[in-house]
Amino acid sequence: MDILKEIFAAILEGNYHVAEEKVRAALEAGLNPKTILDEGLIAAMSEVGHLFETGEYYVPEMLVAARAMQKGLDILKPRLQENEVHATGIVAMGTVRGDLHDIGKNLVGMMFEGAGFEVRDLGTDVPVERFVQVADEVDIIALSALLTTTMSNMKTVIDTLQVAGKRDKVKVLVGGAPITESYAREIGADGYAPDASRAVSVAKSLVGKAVKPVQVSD
Ligand code: B1M
Repeated sequence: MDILKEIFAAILEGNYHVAEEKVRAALEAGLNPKTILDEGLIAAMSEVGHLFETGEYYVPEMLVAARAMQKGLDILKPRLQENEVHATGIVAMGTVRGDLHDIGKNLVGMMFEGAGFEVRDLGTDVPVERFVQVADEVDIIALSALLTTTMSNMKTVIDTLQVAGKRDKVKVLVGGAPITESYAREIGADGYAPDASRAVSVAKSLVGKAVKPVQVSD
């Protein structure tokens, strides 16, 4: 089987041992790291996203696939940096102040990496000021909230960006179980996604590399 197809299949199956082994083998065989990234890792994660959207994959399948992709990406990263492969965009992401839930955030982050974004993970319980601090360095600020008591901190981030004169410099994407599209619109976010797969399509739209429309429109 073609080695790229083997990488693709290993990620779909969530088999990270095989994913690692095949990415190494592809590099040793002299394949271009960007080809391995695009036609192996990113193509597989895009298929995982599709399978999730059509109800064939659930969160556990998506998590193991994302882990396999991440392991392959770890091997590829130094070679991508040597070859100066540019990221799709830079995303700073974190769970908002007061919120310690990070499973969904991590999954969204892995899907972003799978789609070629550079991800700066700010962690959980992130102070508003930290998001404002990184606004000049990234394309997207991605906010996750799992609690109805913390979701209002997304608005605080957006308002504080506005006061700091940085609102126009960065796109804000929001998500998490209690968040809805209308809430995202109400607080002035640029995009909303209900799950990790759609977060990738929306993020691509926000950096102008999309095929699908953003979820929050005017
Ligand atoms: Co908490 N918890 N929890 N919890 N917890 C919930 C969220 C809750 C719904 C449970 C319940 O009561 N049924 C409830 C919230 C109720 C509410 O606000 N209305 C709740 C509560 C109350 C609490 C505590 C307050 C409990 C207590 O101490 N009394 C406490 C709060 C701590 C804090 O944050 N300050 C607490 C603590 C915890 C644990 C630490 C024990 C643990 C978190 C561990 C961790 O994350 N490392 C935990 C867990 C595991 C859950 C549940 C069971 C599972 C959450 C999860 O990981 N889901 C949850 C109940 C539930 O959801 N069934 C619950 C899987 C994950 C893949 O989904 O995070 O939704 P999710 O992410 C999805 C989408 O939402 C979306 O994509 C992801 C993948 O598709 N998404 C984005 C997420 N972020 C996105 C960002 C985007 C786009 C999409 O763009 C930027």
